[in-house]
Amino acid sequence: MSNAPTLADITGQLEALEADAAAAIADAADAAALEQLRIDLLGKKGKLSGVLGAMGKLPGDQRPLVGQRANVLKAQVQGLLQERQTNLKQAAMEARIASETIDITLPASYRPPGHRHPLLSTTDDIVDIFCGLGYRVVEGPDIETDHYNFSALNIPEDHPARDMQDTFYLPGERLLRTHTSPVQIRHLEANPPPVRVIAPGRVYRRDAVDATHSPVFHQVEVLAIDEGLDFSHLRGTVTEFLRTFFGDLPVRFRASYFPFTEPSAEVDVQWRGRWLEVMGCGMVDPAVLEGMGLDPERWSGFAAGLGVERFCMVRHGIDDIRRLFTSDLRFLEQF
Ligand code: 2NM
Repeated sequence: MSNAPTLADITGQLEALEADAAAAIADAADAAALEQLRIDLLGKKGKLSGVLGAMGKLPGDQRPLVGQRANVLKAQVQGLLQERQTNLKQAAMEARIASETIDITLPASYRPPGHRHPLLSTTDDIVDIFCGLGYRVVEGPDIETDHYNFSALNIPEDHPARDMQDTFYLPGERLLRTHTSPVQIRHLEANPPPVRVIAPGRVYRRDAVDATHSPVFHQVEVLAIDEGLDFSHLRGTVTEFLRTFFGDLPVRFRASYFPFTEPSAEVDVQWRGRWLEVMGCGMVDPAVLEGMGLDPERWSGFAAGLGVERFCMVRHGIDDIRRLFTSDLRFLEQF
């Protein structure tokens, strides 16, 4: 009998439990620790159940007092658990926000913008205009044979262009192409007319370097072969091209001579009040067509050729071709 707990004992235990619980909840480090505490305190085998187990031994009139006290304690502990959980979540969010801070006042990492070389953008603009007129781009080797670079183009054995002084000859009967016409000859060999092609590319001539000459430069050559083509088609095509490229300006054709065209012409544009020669052209010589196995009575065509450097220099007002080859960014960044 003397061992039976009194009302005072149980009330004391409940008070101690409340104090311990408050301290433990305040110390809980995370959500998992908090859940473990809830089980230890309020669960079926928890401390509150342990204390209440002794309640049955109290006189009947005292039990409701203990029950009430236990309910208050339970509500309080639940409230503390809830509050601590809210605080832990908020602290975790604040830590995350602090760790993920971006300093938007830092300078951005610098990347130079970069752009196409003016020779490349000039080539692209020329190519785009002819593509709009129905031409296809064709390409071929820089290293050529005498046949494709000269003979097939009706350039005679004694023509000065064939001289060692003018052309880069390589070992083994090879040479560096002096124009992109051989690309068109190769294309015609493999593709029967009608044909409309342009051949952009690098070409090589043994020129001394000065403000207007470079041993390496770039050409675009144009070729149309069909039935019934005459000089009016050549004139219309070249004029349309030049007016699209330079803007609406006067264009004139002057009689000239090329071994591979007959008749031939040089073409000038009136640019800022001055006549400038910008390209050559002509009706493909019947001897060139015959060399390709084409009947000149049935097929005719026109061809034209231009230097990309010249177009680029006229367009941008550049006075020295060497500017285009020295890769000086202070110069190139202007375009
Ligand atoms: C030019 C001027 C005139 C030309 C001729 C040919 C070919 F392949 F049909 F024979 N291609 N390009 C030609 C004609 C090129 O450049 C000033």
